[in-house]
Amino acid sequence: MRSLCFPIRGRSPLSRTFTVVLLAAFTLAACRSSERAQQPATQPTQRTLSIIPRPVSAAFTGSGTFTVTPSTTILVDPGNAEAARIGRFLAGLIGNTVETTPRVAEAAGAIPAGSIVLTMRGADRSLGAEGYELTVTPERVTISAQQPAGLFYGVQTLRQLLPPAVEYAAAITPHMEIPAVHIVDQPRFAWRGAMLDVARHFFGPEDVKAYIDAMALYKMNRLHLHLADDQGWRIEVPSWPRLAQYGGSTEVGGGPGGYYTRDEYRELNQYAQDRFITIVPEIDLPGHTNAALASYPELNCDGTAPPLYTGIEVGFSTLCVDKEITYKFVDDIVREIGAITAGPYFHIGGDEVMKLTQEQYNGFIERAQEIVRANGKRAVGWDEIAHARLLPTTIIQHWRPRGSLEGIAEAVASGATVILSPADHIYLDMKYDSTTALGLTWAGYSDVRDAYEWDPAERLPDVPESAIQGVEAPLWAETLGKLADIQYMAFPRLAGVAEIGWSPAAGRTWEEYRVRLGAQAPRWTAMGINFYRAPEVPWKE
Ligand code: TNX
Repeated sequence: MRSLCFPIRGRSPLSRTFTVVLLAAFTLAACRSSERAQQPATQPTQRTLSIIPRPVSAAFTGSGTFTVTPSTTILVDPGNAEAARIGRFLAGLIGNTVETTPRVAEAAGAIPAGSIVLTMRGADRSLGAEGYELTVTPERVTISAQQPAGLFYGVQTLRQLLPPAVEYAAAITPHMEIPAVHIVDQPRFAWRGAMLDVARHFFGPEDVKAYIDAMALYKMNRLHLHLADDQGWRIEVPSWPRLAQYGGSTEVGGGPGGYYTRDEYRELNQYAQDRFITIVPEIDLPGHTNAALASYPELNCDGTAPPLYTGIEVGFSTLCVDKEITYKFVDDIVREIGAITAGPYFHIGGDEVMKLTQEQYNGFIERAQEIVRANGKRAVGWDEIAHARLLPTTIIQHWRPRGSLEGIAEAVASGATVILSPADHIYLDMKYDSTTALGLTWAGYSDVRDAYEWDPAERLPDVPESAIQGVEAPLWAETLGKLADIQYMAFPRLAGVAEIGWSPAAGRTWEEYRVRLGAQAPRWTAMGINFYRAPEVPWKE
């Protein structure tokens, strides 16, 4: 499909009044007339605006451009340390050396031409906690927001208006043109998440940071870490040291496994927070616990520790829910992991327990939920927990394909809220098609269109949009052993999940989206992301 092509001539009256609100089709191309072809070689002959997630409203405001050079200054409100930090993030993106990195300074008096301004003064209240307004004119760039998160998201949009070369760590891009635009934007949902399974295969902090970096580009704000499963326990817990030391010593296929030290986990939390991403730690309970049961015999009903497990079956393990020590164990891990977790959530798993009666299961979930509350956190659990009596603060993570939705509407009626992770659309470990070497197929194939073309408001009968926190794309790692594997399954589908979570449903269409998606390729290449070149997407070289 061709992108829409708007002729914008240098000095015509049309260009001065030219404003296109991008509702039906967001991808715009400003096609240069032949006279413009004589301009400096740094200017492309055709510019396309391809922002993901699609902003609420965006308009071209003429044919002008703002030029970013090493002498561009980034100005922030005096005394606003967060704005200055976000300014340095932008400066680091633009420049690679002392000579090419813009200066970040406090605004004093009149704003000189050639500045990029980040301000929380006078921003429209309706922008809310995460919204922003971005105005680019030939004289300056202004991002205004009510809160730092909005400034950060405005910077991510600006980043997507800059050439992909800014993503290279070693590139020098002395003159970059940004088209004159006006964008007003804010998210549809509060929860725009991704989940990484670091239990089936362990991924070290640097891999997690690379995933966080890609999430930030698309304004995602929750990273759920699946920190314990049958095949491995991935976080140090001081009062139960064998969990990590022994329980973390292997992975699917028998590799060396690994775990995060407390300092590494703290640092990951900081790294994510700096990018407005909240880490949601999950310790899957009471099933998916073989690594813990192997580490501590007393957690087993018969007092005997099973061997470590390196296969990929599910459903065979459970904590001994009738023993009191089980609840001391849960309390210790929630307290000790919760204490070094920056965000308010603690995910207790709750999925695929086949060894307990419904009554035993419900009793366990209700006690675990209470332990989470007593430790000052908010419980999240997979959709099976909806059978138990839930607190209004508890969040249900819907994952099972259509047909098994029992209990969710009832739980919502009594106050619980929902995250949507439908396996038939956004399980990023599902193969794209029959030729995909990695991944699983139990929920069916999920091509890029399947992952994009659904609306959260229509997924669950009797669950109003107001009870939906948002969306989250899980990436299970039974078949994924390295960062390149993770990226191959996540990209391009994760970008679509980010858009479903952020952008209004009205006007979202596959035909229009696939063009914007195709335009991400050079940026992903520059970021070192190993993505799948799905044939249904017109990839830009
Ligand atoms: C189901 S999703 C699981 C995981 C597997 C995944 C593989 C969920 C709550 N449980 O244990 O890794 O399928 O796609």
